[in-house]
Amino acid sequence: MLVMFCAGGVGLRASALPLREAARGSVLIGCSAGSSDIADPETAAMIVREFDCFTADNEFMPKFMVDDEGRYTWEIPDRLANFARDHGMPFYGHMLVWQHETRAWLFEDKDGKPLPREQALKNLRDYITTVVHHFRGRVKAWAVVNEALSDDGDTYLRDTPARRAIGDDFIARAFEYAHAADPTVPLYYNDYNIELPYKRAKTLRLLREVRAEGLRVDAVGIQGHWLIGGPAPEVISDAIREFHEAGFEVLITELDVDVLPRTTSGADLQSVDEGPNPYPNGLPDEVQQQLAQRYGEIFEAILRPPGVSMITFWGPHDGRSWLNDFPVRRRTNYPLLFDRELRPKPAHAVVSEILAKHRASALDR
Ligand code: 9MR
Repeated sequence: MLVMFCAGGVGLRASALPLREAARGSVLIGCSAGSSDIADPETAAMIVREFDCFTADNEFMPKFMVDDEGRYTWEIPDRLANFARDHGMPFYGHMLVWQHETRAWLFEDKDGKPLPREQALKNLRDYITTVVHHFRGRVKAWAVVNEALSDDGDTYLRDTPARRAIGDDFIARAFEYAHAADPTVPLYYNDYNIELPYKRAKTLRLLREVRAEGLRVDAVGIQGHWLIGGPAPEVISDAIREFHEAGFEVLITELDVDVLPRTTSGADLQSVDEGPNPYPNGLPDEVQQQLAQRYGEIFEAILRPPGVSMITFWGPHDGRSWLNDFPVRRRTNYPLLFDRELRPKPAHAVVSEILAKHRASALDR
């Protein structure tokens, strides 16, 4: 189903170009969404009008690709990949290996104990090979491994079922199998808080260890689940610069800005918080303006150094944001550029203008 739209769509202020038009190829600008979003004509039209790349937020993970008996179910993942293809939008494969939204049998026996290494390696290779083969030609790049690094100070890797069954080299083996399945597709590592120096260093170690085995890893995905109050713009720019100078393309893969009070940063789904729900009936203007200003400084920070090829917002609009339930359940959050009625918020015009300015300066170089 092709979605038609006009540039001056409903709700757009005449001054603010759709994000994809403002960027026009200087950097891919996308959003994540699910099958329910692309099935809704208004949401689909907004996605196609505003964005020129696409990521499945949930339904491209093992839990949605294969069942508990190892049978593959392609209907919904195909629908998402074909939506992107039919609208000429590069589609990012999110993702192959993560400790959430997966199938236990990949790495554990029926008692939840780690499988023998060889069996777990076979399951990992069979899964990655089957999925990468099925989507060959429809995926712009694969997030091979997501969130393998520990948040705890000096601890390197997170304790996960894949690591318990295979060992620390499950990461390298996943990149090896993805490349063997499709040598043409770019591969990246994806994680949150890796702009922060302590986790940035771990990420560089991981990326270099994979490359040291002669394996392909093209890029790093900085998720970008950020707050009104941080991280500082220079932390973002420094991280992009350091990854770029180390020889890795940089993707901002899951950008949103939490406007609600919280005590934790990042995206560790196990960290649940308590906190107030201060704006159940709408965002006050002064917070709306803070959000616009914060997105402005974030986009200036992202685009200041070379190296970023894609920026994806984590969700099409506020009503579909995971932050309505994380880290505190059942709150009303406002982290994106479009409100629950798909109208652009003040932050949209700020980002559109910065994208247009960045494109113009890129053309002048
Ligand atoms: O936004 C996603 C939410 O709808 C899912 O319930 C959750 C668990 O699958 O994952 C959310 O997205 C995560 C992404 O896939 C990886 N980085 C962290 C994101 C937030 O948890």
